Amino acid sequence: MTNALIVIDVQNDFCPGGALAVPEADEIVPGINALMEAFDAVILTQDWHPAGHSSFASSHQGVDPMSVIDMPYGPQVLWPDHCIQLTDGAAFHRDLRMDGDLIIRKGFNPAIDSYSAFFENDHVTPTGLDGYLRARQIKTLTFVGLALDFCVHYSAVDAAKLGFEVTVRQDLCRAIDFDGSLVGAQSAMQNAGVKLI
Ligand code: VGL
Ligand code: ZN
Repeated sequence: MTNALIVIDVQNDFCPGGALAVPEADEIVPGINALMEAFDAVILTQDWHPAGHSSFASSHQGVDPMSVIDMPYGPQVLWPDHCIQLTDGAAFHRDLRMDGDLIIRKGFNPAIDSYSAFFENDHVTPTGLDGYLRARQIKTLTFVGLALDFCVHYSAVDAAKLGFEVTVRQDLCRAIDFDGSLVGAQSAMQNAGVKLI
């Protein structure tokens, strides 16, 4: 059985000092690097927004970061500006091993956010990752990275729905944990059949 490690969004803006810093995010980098050895394939994802992206609070009138608005595709948290294409904030953590097989960028459509590595937040527009994994006959996925309660969560749930055998290594993830998002994410992943370890 062919397995892949999927490393979600280990980028400067999600690390301490970044625009959308996740507490202790940098602590997971050495463990992720070491874990890469154990997999047939290593795939990195990169949150990759154009300036003025619709998921940024700054793109809307009179709303604060971390408030929620209704978008045509459903509710959307409005974030501080982060991971803008070609900026240092969008770059991978400097210590992250970069010898993986594929980098999948997401969130580049100005009108739709993309938490999941598989689909944009409309839950129908594919990123291409599913096709790539099937073409390589990869059936088993392990997720690590940032943030556990957003991009790791939605990626793992989509992967399980697509029929992959999915594990999330929570010790190699860190969460934003805002407004109950972490416990909500853990129960959603469990209900989807994701193995949480
Ligand atoms: C993420 C919020 C906005 C993540 C990305 O990687 O979890 N969260 N963009
Ligand atoms: Zn983002």
